[in-house]
Amino acid sequence: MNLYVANDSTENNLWINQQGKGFVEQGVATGLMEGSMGIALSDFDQDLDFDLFLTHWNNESNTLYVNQGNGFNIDQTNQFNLVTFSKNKTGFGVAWLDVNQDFKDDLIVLNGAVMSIHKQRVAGDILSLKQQNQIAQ
Ligand SMILES: [Ca+2]
Ligand SMILES: [Ca+2]
Ligand SMILES: [Ca+2]
Repeated sequence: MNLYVANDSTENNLWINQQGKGFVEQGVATGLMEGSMGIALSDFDQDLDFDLFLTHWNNESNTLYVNQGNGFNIDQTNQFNLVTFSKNKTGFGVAWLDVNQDFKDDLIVLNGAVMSIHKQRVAGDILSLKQQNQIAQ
């Protein structure tokens, strides 16, 4: 079993198991070269390898890394129309789940601001950090 660790604002780590004799960090070597808050793993494209979805800050796109099956992953966020989906949100929790039961995993992203949102604050909301959660199918 390998480990993938989210490090928020610094590069995430992919720790590759060395047959039970320790781990070697291979994040950048496998194309996974950014930090994130949330991580979700799924074979969403059903080609028998795991792909990654990472959540990020407001004004950054979340990222979909598609496993190429050769030990390398490519950012295909744009190809799957997921750039604008997340651009004005801060994503934290994320999960792949077949919400509509069509046998294809859908993305669920839980969002929330880290700094008070002016519009909510002036409306008297004492918890002015609310952002809409999202589902992509
Ligand atoms: Ca896959
Ligand atoms: Ca693949
Ligand atoms: Ca589905």
